Amino acid sequence: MKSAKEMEMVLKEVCGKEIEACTYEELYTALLQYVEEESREKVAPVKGCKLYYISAEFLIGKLLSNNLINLGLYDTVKECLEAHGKSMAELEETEPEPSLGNGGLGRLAACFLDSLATLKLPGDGIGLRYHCGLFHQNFENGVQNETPDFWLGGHDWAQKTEKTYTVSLAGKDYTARLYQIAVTGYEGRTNFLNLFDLDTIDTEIIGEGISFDKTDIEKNLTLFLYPDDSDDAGRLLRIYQQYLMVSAGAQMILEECEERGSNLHDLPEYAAIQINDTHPSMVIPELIRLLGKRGIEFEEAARIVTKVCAYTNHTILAEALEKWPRHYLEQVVPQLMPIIEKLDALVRSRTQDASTAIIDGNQVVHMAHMDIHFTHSTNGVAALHTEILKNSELRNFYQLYPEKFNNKTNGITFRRWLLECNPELTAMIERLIGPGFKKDASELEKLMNFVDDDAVLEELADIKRDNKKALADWLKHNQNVTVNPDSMFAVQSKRLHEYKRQQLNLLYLIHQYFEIRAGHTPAAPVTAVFGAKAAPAYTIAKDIIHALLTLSKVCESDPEVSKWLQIVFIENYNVTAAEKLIPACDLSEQISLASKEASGTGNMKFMLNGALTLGTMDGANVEIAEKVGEENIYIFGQSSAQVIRRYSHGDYCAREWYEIDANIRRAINFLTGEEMLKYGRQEHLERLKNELIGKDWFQTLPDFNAYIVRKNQAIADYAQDPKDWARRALINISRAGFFSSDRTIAEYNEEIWHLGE
Ligand code: 26Q
Repeated sequence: MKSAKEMEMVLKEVCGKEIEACTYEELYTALLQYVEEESREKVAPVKGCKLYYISAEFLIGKLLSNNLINLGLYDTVKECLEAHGKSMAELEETEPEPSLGNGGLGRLAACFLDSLATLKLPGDGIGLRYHCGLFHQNFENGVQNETPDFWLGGHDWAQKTEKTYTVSLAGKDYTARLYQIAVTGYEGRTNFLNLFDLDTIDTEIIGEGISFDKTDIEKNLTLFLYPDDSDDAGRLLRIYQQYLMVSAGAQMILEECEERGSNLHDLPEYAAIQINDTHPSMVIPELIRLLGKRGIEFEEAARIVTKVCAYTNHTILAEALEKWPRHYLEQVVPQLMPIIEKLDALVRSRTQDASTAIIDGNQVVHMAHMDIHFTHSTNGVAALHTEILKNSELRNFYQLYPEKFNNKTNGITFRRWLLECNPELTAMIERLIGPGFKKDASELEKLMNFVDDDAVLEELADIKRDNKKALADWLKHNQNVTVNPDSMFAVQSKRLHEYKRQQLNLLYLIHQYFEIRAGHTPAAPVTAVFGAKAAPAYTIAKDIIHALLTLSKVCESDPEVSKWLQIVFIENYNVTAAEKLIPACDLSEQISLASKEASGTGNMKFMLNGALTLGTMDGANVEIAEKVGEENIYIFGQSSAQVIRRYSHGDYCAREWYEIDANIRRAINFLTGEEMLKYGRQEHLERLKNELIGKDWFQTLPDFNAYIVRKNQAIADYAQDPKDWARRALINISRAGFFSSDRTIAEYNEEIWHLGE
C-alpha cells in the first residue's frame, strides 16, 4: 500500500511537474497511466477453463475511481490530491463516460466483469468499440433531441493492440483491430474487456443529429450502438456489427485456446462462452465454420460448440427476440448460411415441433431458437422470469430440453453501487459490522442488529439527507433546477419503454395535481425524479417524455401545486448520473407491468442505498419482496398470472376503463387540456392520449387506482414516522446481500462455466 507521499512522487514523476501546477486533464492522464500499470501487475496466467462473455453492450461507467477503489488506492490518491489543493470530484468530471451500452443488459455485463475479476475467475468480455455509442440526450422545447456522444475524444482506457483479425462481410475482407480495457477486481485479478473496431471508421460522415450513411460499412460500422433499425439499411448494419464482433471474437478465442494447448476437440475444457441475449448468437455458426476450416467435421463441431456455449435470455417481449429474414444473412454473412441450414436440418431431425425451428416457413431465421438448441444452458435473469420462460414463452423448448433451463437472478457490483457511489453509507456500515461485506455481501445481514438502534437510524437518515443535498447541488450545477432536499424523492430511472410504465407515474402525477388544487395536499412534499432515454425511433416513448416535461412546467407555474409537487427530468441519464441519483432516493419506482420486466437491476441498487421500493410483483421485485418482507416494500397491481391470462383472453379494453372510471378519465383528458397545451405540443399529447384510451398495450389503467393508494400510503408513512422509515430502509440494506453480482457469478460458475483459476 502506497502512502500519500509516495503517490505524490509518482504523480510528479509522470506529470513532470508539481501537482499544484497540473491541470485536471494532466492529472487524469497520469493516473490513468499509473492505474493501467498497476492493473497489469495483476494479470495472471489462466489455468483450466476461461470464460468469454460476448455482449453487444458493456455499460462500464467511468473507470478511474472504480479502479482506484479496486486497487486499494482511492483514499491515498484523494488524500494526496487534497493536500495539493485538488479535488477528487473535479478530477472525476474530467473523465468522459464510455458510451458502450444502453441499459440493464449492458450494465449487467459490466457488473459481471467486476465480479469475475474480484472472485479471481478468468473471464474476459468481448464486444465492440463504438465511437459514439449511445446518443447524447438533451431536451429542447420539451422534446428529446439526440446528438452524437464523442466519448473517445481524449485519453481513454481502451488500449490499441497490434492484434487484428480478418472478417468477411458481404464477401469483402475487413480488418478488425483489438482494443483492450483492463478490468481489475476488488483485491482481485485483472481480466480484459476486448473490444473490436475497424481502423477506417470516420465520424465525419455524421450529419444532422445522429444521421449518417448507413451503407458505408467501412466508415460507419462501429460508429453507433444500435443504429436506427427502422429501415433495411439499419437492420443490415446491425448484422454487420454483430458479425464483426463474433467473428473476430471467435478467432481470438480459438487462437488463445490453441496457444494454451487445446487441440480444439477438447475446446470445452478451455473455453466457456456466455451469449448475452441474441445479439452475439452468430458466434454459434461462426465457431462451427472456423472449426470446420481446422478439419473438424460438422456434427462434432456442433457438439463441441453446444458444450462451450450458454445463452442468457433478458427479455420476453416478442419484438426484442431477434429474427432476421434469411436474405439479410445471405447478403451479409453468406458463409454462415450453409451452416445455419445444417443446424436447422439437425433440429428437424430431433423434433417434429415446427415452432422450435431455426428457419421458419417464412424463411425467417430465429436467433434465440438457434441459441437454445445449440448451447447447453438457457437461463432467465430472475426467478419469475425463468418460470415464465419455462411455462409460457419458451414452453416448447422447455419440453424438449428441461435440463438446459435454469435461473440466475441478476446482481449488481457493490463496489460501484455502494462503495463508490455512497461513501458515507459505506463508512457507517463498515464502522458497524467491519469491512467483510465488501467481498462477502451476505455480511450485510449483521446490520439487522441495529434496526432498533435510534442513533444508527438517525445517522442513516442524516446520510440520506446529505445525499439528497448533494443531488440537489448537482442538479443545480448541471441543469439549473432547484429541488427541495426536504421533500420525498421518488425516483423512476431506467430506459423509457411502455412496459416500464413511466406513463403510469405520469397519470399519478396528474392525479396529484388535481388533488392538490382541490386542497387535498399530500402528507409530504414530493419531488418526482425521472431519468430515461427513449430510442430515437420510438414515437410513443418520446411522447411520454414530452408529457412529463410539459407537466413539470404546469406544476412549476402553479404556486399552490409547486409547494407540494415538483417533477424533474434528468437530462442524458447515464451511469454517472445514476451514481448521484440512486443514493439520494427515498422511494424507488419499479412499476412495470407484471410479467414484462425480466429482472430489473436498478431496483437492487436503490434498495442497497436505503430506498424503499414501490413496485409490482415483477422481475426481481418478487425476490426483493421475499427478502425484506411485505411490511418493508410497497407492492401493488395485477399479478403476472392475471396479466398473462388477460393477454391470452385478449379481452383487455382500455376504453372501458376510461369510460367507467372518473379518476382515469380526468387524468387522461388532462393530457390535452388547456393547462398542458399552454406549454406542450398538441400532436404529441393527443397521440399519447389516444394510445392510452385506444390501446394501452401494457395495461396501465387496471393498475392506476391501486398505484395511487399504495404511493400515497408510502408518502404518508414517510411523513408521519421518519424513524420507522429509516428502520425499514436499514432492513432493506441488510437484506440486499443476495443481490450482489458476486453471488450471481458464483452461481454461473458452479452450474454453467466451471472455470479454472
Ligand atoms: C433487439 C432487436 C433490434 C434492436 C435492438 C434490440 C435490443 C436491444 C437491447 C433488444 C434488447 C436490448 C436490451 C435489453 C435489456 O437491457 N434487457 C434488460 O436486461 C436486464 C439485465 O438482465 C434486466 O434486468 C431487464 O429487466 C431487462 O429489460
